[in-house]
Amino acid sequence: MLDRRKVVFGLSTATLATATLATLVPTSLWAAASIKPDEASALLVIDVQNCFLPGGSLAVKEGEQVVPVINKISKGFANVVMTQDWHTPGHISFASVHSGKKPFETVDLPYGKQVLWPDHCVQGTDGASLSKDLAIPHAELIIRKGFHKDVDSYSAFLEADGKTSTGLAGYLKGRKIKRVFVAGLATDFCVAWTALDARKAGFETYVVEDACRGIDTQGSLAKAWADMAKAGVKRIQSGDIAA
Ligand code: VGL
Ligand code: ZN
Repeated sequence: MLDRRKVVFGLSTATLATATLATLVPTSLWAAASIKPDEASALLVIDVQNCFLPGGSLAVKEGEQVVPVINKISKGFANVVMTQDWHTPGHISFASVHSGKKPFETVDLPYGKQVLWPDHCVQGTDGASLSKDLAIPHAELIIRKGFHKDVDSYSAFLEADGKTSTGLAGYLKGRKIKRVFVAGLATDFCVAWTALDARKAGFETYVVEDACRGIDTQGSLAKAWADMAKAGVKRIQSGDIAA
């Protein structure tokens, strides 16, 4: 027979211990491994390509640091999709094709404001290759984007005209994916635009902050996090994900 008083006592002790721990343990530790990717979850590894890594033409500060973090969390995912920025030579997003313009300046294009970049991720070049240090042999799909010469595509879902689909939402829905976890480069461009479009397409969306690095030009990083928070994107750390 259970002694009712003992059960009640035991419970309240546990509750007290929980409350005490919650005040003493930093949130990052307390929340450790609380999210377990399931069959309906996919990891989206965005643009971990040589051009965005040290020595690349559009190197993202500390970009290489995302690689071991992404390799580690990828082990917990049955479904992994990677993306590759994949521009034509002379792509409209390159400053070099706009006379008098320099990288990181902007131009107005028919689909909106476009930040101009150094030439990067040209189709078939070494700079466009995925990092050789990625170790995710179980990734199931590599989606290329930005291959229309006159339209950029930060997002893995929709090109910058806001309407041309890459097919990724259809693919994920066809595979019964409900949740996406976004990691890679760069936080404030391709990661953020992908996460925002994932929300618009109806996916529960997480961005794994320490598995991303940003470019941060003209306040872009703070704006990206604000836009993502407003859209209901959940900001987590790699340690929050169960391996
Ligand atoms: C990216 C700028 C230009 C990115 C791609 O991967 O975030 N940023 N093209
Ligand atoms: Zn690009």
